[in-house]
Amino acid sequence: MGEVKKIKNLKEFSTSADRFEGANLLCPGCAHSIIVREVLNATNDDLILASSTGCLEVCTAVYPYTSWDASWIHIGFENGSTAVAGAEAMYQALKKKGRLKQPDRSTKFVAFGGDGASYDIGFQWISGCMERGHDMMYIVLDNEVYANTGGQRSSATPIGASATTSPAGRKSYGEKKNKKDMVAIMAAHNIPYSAQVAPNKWKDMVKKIQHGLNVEGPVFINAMSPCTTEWKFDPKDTMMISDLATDSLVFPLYEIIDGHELNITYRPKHKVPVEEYLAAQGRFKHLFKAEYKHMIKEWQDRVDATWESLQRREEARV
Ligand SMILES: Cc1ncc(C[n+]2csc(CCOP(=O)(O)OP(=O)(O)O)c2C)c(N)n1
Ligand code: SF4
Ligand SMILES: [Mg+2]
Repeated sequence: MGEVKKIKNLKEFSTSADRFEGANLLCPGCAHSIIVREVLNATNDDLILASSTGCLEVCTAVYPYTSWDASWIHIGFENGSTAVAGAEAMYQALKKKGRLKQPDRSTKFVAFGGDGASYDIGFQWISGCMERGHDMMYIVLDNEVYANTGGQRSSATPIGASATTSPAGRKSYGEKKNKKDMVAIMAAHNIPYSAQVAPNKWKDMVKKIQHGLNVEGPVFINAMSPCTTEWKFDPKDTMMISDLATDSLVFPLYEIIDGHELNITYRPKHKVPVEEYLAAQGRFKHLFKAEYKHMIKEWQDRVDATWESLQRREEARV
């Protein structure tokens, strides 16, 4: 990561002016609101924001109320990316024509979308934004499920998780496919910056957001967002689950610069077995039955292999 602005300490960070209010209808313990606050508090720039349909949008903009104290657009499920890209294109055109007053602060363009909106339904729209080179940031709130419509699986749902359209039972261990590697796909657009972040590692998140907002061109961020309702854990445990995810390396934290230069940004001092991450969530509880127990070892092997591959890519910088 290059030069970043000074990071506020925790007290400054948690008391700085809100552009996203605590008054919203998200479930207690929902990580979406934690991530949005961390992102918005990372910058003093003017922001043009968009959200795709999903829990974040539905729970923060119930007419006539809003939780957003910033310019915020909602269009549809699939096109939060292009809404913000259109605003960015207009901004650049007006600037070129000299029709914008010189602002005191720079203006940045940020779109939020769930994994359903991003990995699946808005996929081609995001790809277009990345490929056209808009000066914008796209952030996935990745809770690995279509939470707002009742917990259907998406292509971000990990293997073995029980979701309403891939339920675990006597004949099935739940989701059959591995999670799509969205960061790799977006990095393959050769964009200047892509990264994975998690709400428990807030300093890492702030650095990445600040860096991403400072580079010119498209930026893609995948944010792990534990969902108390669909992952089935107690609302007080959101940060504990996040810690298990990052410390077991189920959710490794890294960045990719210019599509190829990979840096790992967090190495746990004490690696936690993947089993502990799985055991803490109801969506995986069937994996501990005799007939599916082999899945736990397979999970660990897969996580180890991904970690080795990330380390090799960091060393090789290819
Ligand atoms: C084109 C279209 N298809 C489906 C829907 C219904 N819909 C609204 S929110 C949602 C689920 C959102 O899932 P995700 O993007 O993962 O966000 P989350 O709610 O999990 O944060 C769906 C299927 C819609 N609004 N528009
Ligand atoms: S269902 Fe999940 S993502 Fe939606 S508001 Fe509740 S905790 Fe958040
Ligand atoms: Mg989701």
